[in-house]
Amino acid sequence: MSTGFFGDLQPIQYAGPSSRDPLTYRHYNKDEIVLGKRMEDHLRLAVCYWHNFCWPGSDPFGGETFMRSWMAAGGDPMDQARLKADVAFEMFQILGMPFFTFHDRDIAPEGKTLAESNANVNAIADIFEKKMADTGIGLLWGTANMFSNRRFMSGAATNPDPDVFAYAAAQVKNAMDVTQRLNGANYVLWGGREGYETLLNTNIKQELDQLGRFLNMVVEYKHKIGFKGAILIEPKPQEPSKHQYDYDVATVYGFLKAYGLENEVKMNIEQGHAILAGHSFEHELHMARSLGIFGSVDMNRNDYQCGWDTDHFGMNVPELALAYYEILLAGGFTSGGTNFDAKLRRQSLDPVDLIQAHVGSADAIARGLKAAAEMIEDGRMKGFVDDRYAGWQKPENAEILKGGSSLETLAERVHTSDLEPQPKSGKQEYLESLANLFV
Ligand code: XUL
Ligand code: CO
Repeated sequence: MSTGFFGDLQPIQYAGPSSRDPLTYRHYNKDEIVLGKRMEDHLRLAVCYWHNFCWPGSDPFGGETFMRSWMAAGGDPMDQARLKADVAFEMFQILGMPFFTFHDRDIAPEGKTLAESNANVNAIADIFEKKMADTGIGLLWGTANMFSNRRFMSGAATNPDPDVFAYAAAQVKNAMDVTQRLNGANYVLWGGREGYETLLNTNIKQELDQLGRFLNMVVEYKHKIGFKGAILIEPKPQEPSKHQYDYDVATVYGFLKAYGLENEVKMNIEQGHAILAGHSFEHELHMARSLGIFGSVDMNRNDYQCGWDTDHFGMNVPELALAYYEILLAGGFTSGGTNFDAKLRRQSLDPVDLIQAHVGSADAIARGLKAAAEMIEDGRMKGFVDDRYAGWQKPENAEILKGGSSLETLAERVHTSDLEPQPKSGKQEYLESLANLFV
């Protein structure tokens, strides 16, 4: 039986690029073949639980604006969680998207003890199991919320109190068990409070060692239970911490190397977090593919005038085209996908706004993917880059990088022929114009 929350809204249809109805898919055509693969399998779109069904529209200056019935004060929290699950699956089906994502605390209320909290999570997971079997909707990833409760105010794995570390381990164990049971394609760790507020009370070496050991235990447990998905870290430079240890892709790579995890953990890269770190989304994606740790993306967009993580829905096709170009160059998604880590503006009160936001953004993403595929098929953008480095393919130059050279041998090469390298154009405007041909 329908909850009635979405009124008589019917599943969103693909109507083609000529459609003038913003509540149709104009580009997101799940069966369309792009570079030999169905669009749905390229993008692996996922709807997140937290922004859609848990956030009430509050900001630091004001409270709830959405007044969702499953958040009403005084209601039974488990009844509310069950209603929320019903509404969530109605929304996934209206959108026709193949995946969802959640934190343990999004789906069920916290109990008096961890055992009670786990029982609540597991009871809602029972409901999910049935709904997933009925609808074919899958779990892109699960995660544990270890940043909202006050026990985590000084960190979870990086807390100075070993009891909090133990509590966090116990909570992650259950979240991984639930993710495994629901056949999750990945497990994500985003450490919002794994950082510091002031160096005056902080021992960074101690905290990094704790975080390194914690992540190793997560990987050990993954192998123990036979979880097939990837373990993903989601970098973010700050907010809520003043400084977060998982600052950006390059920083996390150094951390993974230091703790022997570079072959075990991949990146979940978020557009808004890249901007907070002073990078572009493409930079983070390119860095991850270069280091061999590209995994998945959290799709959103920050407001460039704000200094915080605004989690807008991504609607900018030229930006998305360059992002999916990087994703295609990375070989595309394997276990990962495109998770909408995006929320409505707090004035967008209507249930249909939730639908419109996802439809509009999915369509911009699909348009971006098609543009990126054309960039690949055209070949000139990548061809230019390949040519630019082609000198390194010559045996005598390839040898340099293999270690077969020294400052002395290279000095001899220069001096014997009075070598004077000739600069070549980097052709930035040509490449930018070329990229614009496809968007
Ligand atoms: C926070 C953020 C999280 C993670 C999951 O900025 O992006 O929602 O995606 O914990
Ligand atoms: Co995110």
